[in-house]
Amino acid sequence: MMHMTKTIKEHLEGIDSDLGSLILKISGIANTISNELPYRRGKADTKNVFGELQLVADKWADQFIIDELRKSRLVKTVVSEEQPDLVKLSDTGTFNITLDPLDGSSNIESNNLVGTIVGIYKEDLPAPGKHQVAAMYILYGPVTTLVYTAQNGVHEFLQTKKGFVLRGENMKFPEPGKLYGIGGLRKDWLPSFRKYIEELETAGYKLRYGGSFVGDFNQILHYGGIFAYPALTTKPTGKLRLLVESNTMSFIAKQAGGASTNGKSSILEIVPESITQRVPTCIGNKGLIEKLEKIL
Ligand code: P6P
Repeated sequence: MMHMTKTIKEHLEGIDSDLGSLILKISGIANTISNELPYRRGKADTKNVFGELQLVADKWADQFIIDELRKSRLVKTVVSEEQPDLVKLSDTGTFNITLDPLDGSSNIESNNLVGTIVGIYKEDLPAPGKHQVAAMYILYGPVTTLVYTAQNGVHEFLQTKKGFVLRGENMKFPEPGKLYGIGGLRKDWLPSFRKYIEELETAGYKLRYGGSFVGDFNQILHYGGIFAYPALTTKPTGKLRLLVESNTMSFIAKQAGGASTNGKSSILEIVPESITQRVPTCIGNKGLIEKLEKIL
């Protein structure tokens, strides 16, 4: 349902003013990033702390967003997927940020979905995901959308000539779900996990996998189901980063009536041992996650 012209600024008036100012400031990066993507292409000659080749767009977006956060004067530290260590921005900032500047950036070459993932904490990082005060993502697709929660439900906005306008409020995972999207090679899934997915297929769930967590999560938020980059026989901790990817999306999922698990328990409860920690990630409709935990 299209809500007529309620802007993100108006929507944020209902929450803590500093937090609302920060979310509004972060929403302001969307236009610049989507406008710059056609020009920031190709490989950089560096690797990130995970040993992954960085793209020109990764490094540019990382620096651009960190500069914008610094200008807000509201941010103390940032943990970014593209930075080897925690970055200190100020002594006086209220918030600590986890950031994946361009999640799924390998999709840029093929013009598939990419996005920016931001977790907002008051507590010093690293911290358990349940301690976030807000979480959001911006999705650069056929249109640019922004989804946020400040523990006030999950709300989606559409980028228009007049800025971000409310498109969906208090979003919940539709029941029953329709989709599943699973990373990693099927041959490397744990046998119990593979059996679970085969049961979903038998029940008529359709495969949708686009190669970016933010894009694949957004599909599940709209159509219901499950996304996972699970533990693999080859990678027992999976691929996704706990702080800058899984915790943020798990916080949003919970606010949308869903759940997440590392296979055993809620991702949001994990006490991080390092800022680069990876976590097996399964996220989506609560009933599907509960059933998965029983099987694994
Ligand atoms: P694969 C992107 O690099 C990412 O971290 C997530 O956004 C995405 O879900 C996953 O990796 C895709 O991994 O192995 O399918 O390329």
